[in-house]
This record gives sequence, structure tokens and C-alpha cells, in this order.
Amino acid sequence: MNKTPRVCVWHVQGDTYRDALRERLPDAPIEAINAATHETGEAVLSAPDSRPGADHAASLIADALSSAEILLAWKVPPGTLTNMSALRWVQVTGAGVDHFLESTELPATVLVTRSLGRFGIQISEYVVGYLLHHLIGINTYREKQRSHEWARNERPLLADRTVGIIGLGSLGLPTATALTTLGARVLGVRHSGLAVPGIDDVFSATSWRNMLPACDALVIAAPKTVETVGMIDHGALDALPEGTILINISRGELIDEDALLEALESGHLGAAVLDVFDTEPLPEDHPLWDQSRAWITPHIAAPSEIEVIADEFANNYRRYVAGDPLLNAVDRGRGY
Ligand code: OXD
Repeated sequence: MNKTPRVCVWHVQGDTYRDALRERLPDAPIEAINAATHETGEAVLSAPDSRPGADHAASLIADALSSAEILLAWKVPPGTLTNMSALRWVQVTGAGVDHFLESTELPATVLVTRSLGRFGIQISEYVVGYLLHHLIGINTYREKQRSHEWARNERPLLADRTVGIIGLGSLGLPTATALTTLGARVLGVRHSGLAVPGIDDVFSATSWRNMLPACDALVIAAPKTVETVGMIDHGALDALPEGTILINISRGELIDEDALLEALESGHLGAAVLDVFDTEPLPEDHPLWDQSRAWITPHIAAPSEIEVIADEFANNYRRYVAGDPLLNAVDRGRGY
């Protein structure tokens, strides 16, 4: 085992990540390539800083890639991994690793780990925040304030509601806990269907549709896999009660977008809170922007915090060098 395996960071905040990692791992050779955008991961052609003064950025980037045994990245554009012949391990800075697992350029022998960050807390705050916003009617009162109107609405409680959560992993479970703390009844879906303490009823990969008629709100927190793509289809949306609030913090591809638009237009869905989309950024002319029942955020439900991710990576780097099993390793066959 090489005692100081080379690391390449590829990220929109590549330089900041590199500096945070160098503080934690002073002996590790770490270079950064700055990406232009989160969505494409395309590189900004600036040279890795360890060879200042060089003006052949592209060839320096190629060197950084070809010598790196470890990659820390959110997303890299097609053609990148094929230039990383020494690559043995990829740590993704986010929760979802689908874009790496789907890449035909990633050799089967390369280890993939994901980050935990504080994503569980962030997602639970996002979900609870939007649910309370809708139940209290914050937006309605704001509008009434504009016209100096003193008018009361119904005041439904989260504590009287049932929330279904698809995916009871590191994102779904903390959300379930936060909701149960507030008194909501929580149902959940996990592949095995095995019971989870605190969750009223757990459904499996084959029985999950039976949960839908009981849900006042449905949270999609499952990873994107061959099994989950398109699972929220016409049938699933129809099975939800009239007025259900749908929240998607996973991947856009889990929902059939045409079916979603229809369910919003008809008013069958009360609201869809959407942080993720088939295409990101959501194209400017996409009909969801103008759909009044859609609440759109730009993939910010659980942002990666550099200091937290750097701690996680440094911990795993030390384990890698020591030959210990890596934390948060992904089962590439299962897809999460
Ligand atoms: C994700 C993330 O996986 O933002 O979507 O971490």
C-alpha cells in the first residue's frame, strides 16, 4: 500500500476543498481541479496549484488525473475517468452516487464511498419546514397581510397527519424521527420491508403502493437505482389521497414528470415540493416553474458543507492508508 496515495479533488469549490484537506492531511499529495458548474462538472481550465507558473493547464490537469489514486468529487464530465488509470477509490462529496455508478467509464474494481455530511439533519429541516409552511398556510397569511386582511383559516396540525417516507436510510430516517417527535404518524418504505423502531408501518419494495392511500404527505428519499426510476408514476399518484403534499429530495428521475404535471394541474396533488429534477438546472421554459402548486428549490435541500465533508474524507483517507475498510462504502450492485 502506497503510504501517501495521490488525491485529485474535482469540484466547483476545488481549491477550497484542497485547502481544507491539506490542513487535515499535511503529508498527502492533493491537487484540485475546479469545475465550472455543479451540474455538468465541466472543468475550468486552470492549472493545479502545485506547479505554479505553468501555462499548459490542460496537460497539468491530465497529469493530476492520471497520477491520482483517489478522487474526491461531486460529478465529473464524461471522458474524465478514462484518464484516471491509477484510480482505486472515489469519494463522492454528496449523498447520491448514481452519476458515478451509471458511468461506463468507472472500472468495476474502483471503490465508491459517499458522504454523510449533515444531510440527514438538513433534509429533515427542509421537509418539516415545507410541511409546516403548508399546514399553517404561511403563504396565505402573507398575502392577506398585503391587503390588510384579518381572516382566519383552518389550522391543521402535523400531529394529526400521516407522512409516508420512501427510503429509510441516512436521509429518510432522521426525517422520520423529526416528524414523529412532532407527533406525526410516519409510515415508511425500505427494500426489505423490515420493521424500524418508531415507524408505524414499514412496506417493502413489492408492497409499497399499499402505503400510498394513507399518506397526507409523501417524501421521496430513496436513492436512484434501476428499481426506483419512474416509480412515482400515474398509478402511484392516483393512489394518493386528494390534496397530498409530495416532497422530492432524492432525484427527479424517481417521478414521472408528465404524470406529476397532470396531478398538479388537476389539483389531485395539493402541492409538490421539488428540490431535484430530471434536468438540472431546471430549464427556464419548463412548465413546472409556472405551476402554482409546485414549490421549486435548486437542489439545496442538503448542501455539502466543505469542513464536514473534509473531515469525513480525511478520516476515510487514513483508513485507506491503514488498509481498514472505508466508511460509507457503496454496494455497487445494489446501487447505494
Ligand atoms: C445529492 C446531494 O446527492 O446533494 O443530491 O448530496
